[in-house]
Amino acid sequence: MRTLTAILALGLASVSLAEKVTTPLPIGIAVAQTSNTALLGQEQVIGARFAEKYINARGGVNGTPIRLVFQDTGGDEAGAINAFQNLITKDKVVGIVGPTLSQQAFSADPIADRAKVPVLGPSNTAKGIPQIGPFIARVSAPVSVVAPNAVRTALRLDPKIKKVAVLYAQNDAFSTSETGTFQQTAKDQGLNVLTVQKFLTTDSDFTTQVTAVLNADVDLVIVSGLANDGGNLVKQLRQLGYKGSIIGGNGMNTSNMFPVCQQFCDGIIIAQAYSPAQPSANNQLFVKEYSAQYKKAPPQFAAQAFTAVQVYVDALKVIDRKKKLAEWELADLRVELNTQILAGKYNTPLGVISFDKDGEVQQKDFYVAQIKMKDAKTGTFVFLK
Ligand code: 1QQ
Repeated sequence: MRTLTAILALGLASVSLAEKVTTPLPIGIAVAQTSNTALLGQEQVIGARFAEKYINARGGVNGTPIRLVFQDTGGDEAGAINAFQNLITKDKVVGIVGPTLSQQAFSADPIADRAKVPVLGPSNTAKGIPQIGPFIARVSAPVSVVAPNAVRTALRLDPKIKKVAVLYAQNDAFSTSETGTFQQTAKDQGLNVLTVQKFLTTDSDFTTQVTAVLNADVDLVIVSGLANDGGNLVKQLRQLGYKGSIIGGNGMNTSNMFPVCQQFCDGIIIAQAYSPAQPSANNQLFVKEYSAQYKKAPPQFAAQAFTAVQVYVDALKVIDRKKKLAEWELADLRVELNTQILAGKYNTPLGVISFDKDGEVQQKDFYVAQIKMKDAKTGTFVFLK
């Protein structure tokens, strides 16, 4: 009987033994550090690391430093789920930045949502991400807002464009979402979509698709894929003789694609949710320090990852002023943090942003850039007026 009482007491103790928040404050970063998706995730790692240093040099959260905990998601759903679970239960983070792909977010985000852990998507742009649940928000504007800008700019650069081919990766949630926007925009602009071609993100031979494009004799090709497959597709298009304009989507929005399509990357038009020229004082300081460290201007994925970390920190500062973070229980802080994220306004490198009730980012400024290759390896994104 005595042992039974002891066991019962122990059990009760462990149930009520609530966990406090640890310091430095752990924020989880679950992005792709391996696989082809690391072509995109690498810039997010850099942006997040830079945010940690930049923010801690300015006192962290009202004097308490932050600590980023990285869990590699790889490029698939299982990797993202595993990374999220580790961050939630083992690393006990206050919130998560990630994952890299919408395809991963649709599997991993529900796990955080059920555990009541806030998620800020740094690069998930497919339709429906913030609607996954109340704990899911994103700093990455959706394809419906970003992608049409590329089509409008392509038409401004070449008003004679009439005939279009659209290609997309059918096994990727972002690509299928983005192609929907591209196809609708093309119709809205009075263009003729003469062929729609599908491929897989794992494909490396695009002869079938390129042949269909050449047969359709179009003057604009719009590709929704990821950096490796998208880059190879563009390369093969050019090698087989396509001479017209090319729009690439957000999955091709990285200079890490340059080694894939090499000089054939030249001329690709890509819409941007970030520009280093964004004039706010916050962005200009970010650009100055980032450029000093990395010898190049911050790319979109780095700026968005930085922004996601900053949003956590700004929201934590507000909470800490009301009740010191060290006094919070972790589970309660996660819930309060989610509420505060959605309530706040943030002065970020993307400009002033906030969130709607679903967690969709509210952002004002968007841009379009064009890839300019200097040689087979080096090139830049030139922002268009
Ligand atoms: C998404 C994206 C990615 C291609 C960006 C890295 O926009 O999956 O939603």
